[in-house]
Amino acid sequence: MNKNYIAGEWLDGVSINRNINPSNLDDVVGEYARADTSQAELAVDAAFDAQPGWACLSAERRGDALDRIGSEILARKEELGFLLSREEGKTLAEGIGEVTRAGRVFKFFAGEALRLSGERLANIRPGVEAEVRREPEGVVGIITPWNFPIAIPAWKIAPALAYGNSVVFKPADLVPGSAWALAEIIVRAGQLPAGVFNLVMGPGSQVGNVLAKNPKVKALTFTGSTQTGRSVGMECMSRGAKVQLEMGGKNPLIILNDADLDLAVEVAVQGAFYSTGQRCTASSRFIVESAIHDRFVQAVIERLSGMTVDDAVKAGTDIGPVVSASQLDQDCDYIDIAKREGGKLAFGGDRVERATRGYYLTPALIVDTENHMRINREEVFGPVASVVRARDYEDALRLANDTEFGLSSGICTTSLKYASDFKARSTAGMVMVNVPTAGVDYNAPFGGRKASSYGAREQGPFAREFYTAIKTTYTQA
Ligand code: UN1
Repeated sequence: MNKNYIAGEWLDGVSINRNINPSNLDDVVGEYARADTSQAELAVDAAFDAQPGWACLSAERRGDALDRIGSEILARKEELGFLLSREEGKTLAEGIGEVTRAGRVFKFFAGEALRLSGERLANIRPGVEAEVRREPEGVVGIITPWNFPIAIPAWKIAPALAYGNSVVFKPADLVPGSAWALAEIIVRAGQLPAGVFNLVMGPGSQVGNVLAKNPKVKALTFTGSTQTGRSVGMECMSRGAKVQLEMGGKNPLIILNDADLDLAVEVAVQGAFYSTGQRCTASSRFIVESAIHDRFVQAVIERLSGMTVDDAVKAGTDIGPVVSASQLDQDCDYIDIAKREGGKLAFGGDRVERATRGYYLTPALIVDTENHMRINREEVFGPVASVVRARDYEDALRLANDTEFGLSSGICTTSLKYASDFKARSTAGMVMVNVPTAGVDYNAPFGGRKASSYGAREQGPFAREFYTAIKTTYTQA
């Protein structure tokens, strides 16, 4: 059994989590320890005690640790990518791609550790020097979702450590395998002092709860559902902790009449259905201008009919299984809801059987929907996209922004005028022109607006806003 890493030791849990392959329910990926509240408290105490020492080491030393971690992840990307695809269900190419991204993230923050700087301000009072310093926050709690089992942990853990914080990391219960492998690399390749990094696998109701409530956790970063994010956020705010929340999306992709049709289909299919549509950045609403509507729908259907839904690690698979039975039920429920609301299932949405027992669902395209329908208001988190007709660009823009969410949005157009206008007037945190709404670069700020996100941006140099505290000093010599 793979154990938790707490206070510099590998510890048994209080129960065992069997990690099941969603492509093959007879395949147990491994057995992982589940911690309880008291073990989570132990990890927080260890992180609290270790953090000042870690912050005192040189930035170069911290950067070197991250660099070694990044190198090992990259060197083992095939093996780790296989593990990821086996436990989460995205295709092998996507699994390896995600591992590569995780390795690159560690390399990026290895450099960023050395680039942290402050500022000396112009003086107001003669003889008094004002300076802005950035310091670590202290203990950072990290709660991650199942859909990016290594990249999201990487883009939270790497900046936390780079800037001198200690970490208590709680991965999603569904995907302990990648998290454990990552933790093992961090601990061994990073050669971190005991307590600086802690892996605490276990349920949100116990481990997550401790991270939200324990006063020693100074900052908490969460990616997951809107509902859980909000309750975690309220706990943190009530005790004055810093919090960063990345939650749901209902991301629109506008297709204008002047779009390059082949490119638009590719952007739409990649954004909506790759990674089985299980991305908070997935395009779930295609907002299509009237004159191109029928051609676009037809071309998407043709593209989808040529795609293979099968075992994630099998050569030739384009779309892997849905992650779990309950997620599959949710996807199918939303397809039914859309049909009852008046939408028409134009393609897919079938539970299918393959050589192994798994949660297979063909990609679903629902047409003739209206933006007020539940299918266009609520996040499905599966290979399900709907089409809304727009009269013209202004109508499309209005529909795109008419959502409680605001993570990512996209437009396919060859018009500079509409592209520029959309970049300015979209109410999403990330706006894509002729590229999919999902799939982002690790050196750019990541995050949304409205109900999608709360707090500072993740990734790139902007990550320092969350992982450092600002101190202003005034000195009279
Ligand atoms: C991506 O689309 O490349 O949970 C990243 C998610 C996001 C990450 C998406 N936080 O889907």
